[in-house]
Amino acid sequence: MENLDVSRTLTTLADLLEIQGANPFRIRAYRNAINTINSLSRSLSSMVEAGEDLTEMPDIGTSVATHIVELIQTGRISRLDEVSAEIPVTLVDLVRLDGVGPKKAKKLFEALKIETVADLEAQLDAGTVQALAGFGVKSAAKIRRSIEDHKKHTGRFQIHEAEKLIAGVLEHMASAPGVEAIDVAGSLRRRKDTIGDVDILARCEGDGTPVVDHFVAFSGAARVEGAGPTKGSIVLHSGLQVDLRVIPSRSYGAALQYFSGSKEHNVVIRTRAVRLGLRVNEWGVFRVPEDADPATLGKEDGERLAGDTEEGVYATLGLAWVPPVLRENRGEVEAAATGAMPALVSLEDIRGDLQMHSTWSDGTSSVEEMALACRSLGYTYMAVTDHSQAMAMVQGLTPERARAQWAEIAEVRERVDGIDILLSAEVDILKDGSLDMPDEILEELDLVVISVHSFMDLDKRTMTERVLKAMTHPTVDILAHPTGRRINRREPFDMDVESVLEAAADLGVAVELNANPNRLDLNDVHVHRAKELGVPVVISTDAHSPRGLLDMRFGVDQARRGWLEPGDVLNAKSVADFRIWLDRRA
Ligand code: DGT
Ligand code: CA
Ligand code: CA
Ligand code: ZN
Repeated sequence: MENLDVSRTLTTLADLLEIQGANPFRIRAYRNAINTINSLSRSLSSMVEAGEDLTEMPDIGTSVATHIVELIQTGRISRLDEVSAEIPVTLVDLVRLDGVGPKKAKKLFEALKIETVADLEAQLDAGTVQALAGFGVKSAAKIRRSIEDHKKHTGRFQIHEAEKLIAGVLEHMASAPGVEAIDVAGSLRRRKDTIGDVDILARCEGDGTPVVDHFVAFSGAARVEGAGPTKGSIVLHSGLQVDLRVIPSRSYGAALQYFSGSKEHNVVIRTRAVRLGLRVNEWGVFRVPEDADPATLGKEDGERLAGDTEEGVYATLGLAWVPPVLRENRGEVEAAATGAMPALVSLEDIRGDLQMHSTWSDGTSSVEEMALACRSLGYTYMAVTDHSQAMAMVQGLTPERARAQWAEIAEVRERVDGIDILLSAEVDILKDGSLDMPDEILEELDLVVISVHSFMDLDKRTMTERVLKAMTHPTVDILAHPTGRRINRREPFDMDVESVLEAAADLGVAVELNANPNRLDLNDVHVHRAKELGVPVVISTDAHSPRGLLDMRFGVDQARRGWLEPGDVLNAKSVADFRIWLDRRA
């Protein structure tokens, strides 16, 4: 079982206890323990297996430790079973809605028997919620808006969560009987920013039943959704569903192609096959006699032309192999047919990281620690981009503190060689589009990164004008996390991205693809548009610790989904070429 499964289960318990009206100190203790678990670098399962005392970790008390051990050993927490016998588990979805909270959730349940978000929506429609004391029309409207947001997010996992959660399943499947290979397919293989469910394939000849049996016996499975001779489906404690298909070698490539999707890509592939007089399905590529009756045609009838490898499937259709990240029906099939497939950027191409925070603002590590970490990743340049003073709650840099930071950076440059440390800052774009640093500071910075962190609910025109105005400042180099989205938490703000990208092209400003898996902002589609307009894209981690620097790969995956090649990525330049770009206005 993964740490994330443990923390999600404890969160459910804490939410339910809070609805029940438990002692706030107990609830706080749970939340603190959950924070500890979320920042843990070791696996709780292995600690429990080794018999370690979990209470030696910060904020883990005896009762939480007992719950964790029980969950890992048995897959259940009896306390959670008790509590959920009294109040429906689905109420936790209500609590997480903006404008509801534990007290209101309890009231909605007791007064109106509302158990789910769908119930709540129905009763809002009927007007019964508005009539309840303590609710009213205004709060009902707020709740309705957050239900809309909730619907957009519900059920999808962020890529880094899905990746962590599936690791244990893959490890478990490594010892499945008769299995020669396991591969991840679906949206996770395409490296989408969010994942509905995870699809995995097992290569195995003969009866798949023992493989499926092994799969559904995974100790981290909260429930089994289905099990048959060729497929099985489980749901992990986190709510993530995992689908397994067992496939023989002769069809493995075709199945991998089919189940990697996307559906839209597959439709184009199938149509192309039909035009060539062929049939593609998850079993292979077949030439079917023209007079065959489709109604009686078996899955593997006809002359088999391909199926054991993915390359073979594409080649039979006259196509180059298509990297999974591109399989979204955005022109990739045409590119594969005409030899115009892009040579996508890869993690090895990245030479520097141009957004990170140190202890000068909200980072956990010193400039020197960040520099050493960047150097050990093989980077030759980096920018320390602490916040500016508008971010007072994280001690954003005042002009005086900026100068003090430069003095420290000068010292670090003396001590750490082999990497260029640029003077920089993540300067807030204020409400009126001006920048949160005086010109004399901006002019001395090597790299000016700007971004919006406040007044994010402006209307589209005002927000667009605000950002455009900020970009015209002649010192600006990079517009960071341009749309402000927080995946599954906050929608992108209302802004005309097209106008912003066009302005970036005109002004010589680069745009960021923030690699933090909570952001991935700009997204793949916008990044593709930036490429078309000739706007350089910077893939930066926005790291707040050395570990955060490792998020670079998530940014690179999204850049690849946006068709970026090394030449499109500013921080794939050598340090010399990057310096030339910095001097572009000189
Ligand atoms: P997700 O799970 O929502 O993040 O997205 P996917 O792409 O993983 O979708 P999923 O899990 O429903 O199905 C996995 C792949 O299987 C999908 O990408 C393509 C293939 N597939 C599933 N159903 C269909 C279908 O009805 N038609 C076609 N052409 N392909 C399908
Ligand atoms: Ca899927
Ligand atoms: Ca699926
Ligand atoms: Zn920021």
